[in-house]
Amino acid sequence: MRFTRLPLAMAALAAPFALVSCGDPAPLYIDQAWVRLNPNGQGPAAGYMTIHGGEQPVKLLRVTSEGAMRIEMHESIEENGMMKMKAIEAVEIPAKGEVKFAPGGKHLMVFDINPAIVENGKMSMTLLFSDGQRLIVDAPIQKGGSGEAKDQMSNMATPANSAGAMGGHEGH
Ligand SMILES: [Cu+2]
Repeated sequence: MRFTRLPLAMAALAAPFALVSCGDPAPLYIDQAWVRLNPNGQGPAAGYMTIHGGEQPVKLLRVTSEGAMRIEMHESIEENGMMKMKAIEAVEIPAKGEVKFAPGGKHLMVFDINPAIVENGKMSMTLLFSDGQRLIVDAPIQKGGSGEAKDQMSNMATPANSAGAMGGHEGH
């Protein structure tokens, strides 16, 4: 048994160097993830992030979190001067490209966020991609009411009848 310890230790030491060596393929990764609680107190929170494509194009298929009942991918679109939402099934991430989930565009709709993780200040999300990769990202939780977020909200006039099956979700 004692002989198994050494190779494991060496592998652990080697890992940091592998990450920075030249010629490594560009990794698929996520940064600038954050969650904004619904300013109305009730209703779904919104999640944002930037996804950086790797060597191959992939699709983001699903986002999950143990801190929420359900996460949907949505897109805000302007139609006849009105902001509307639609659910999106998958998001293409071009090779070495960049896809932003940001206020006014693509966003995550986070349903029934666990109050305990809100208290904790961050939500861990798992992103599932079409090539089988699963990436985990920690998103700090912003408790809402900040200037920019509020402006965004007030500029959005969502007609009541556009909510449809995505009820209770305005202004993301
Ligand atoms: Cu939405």
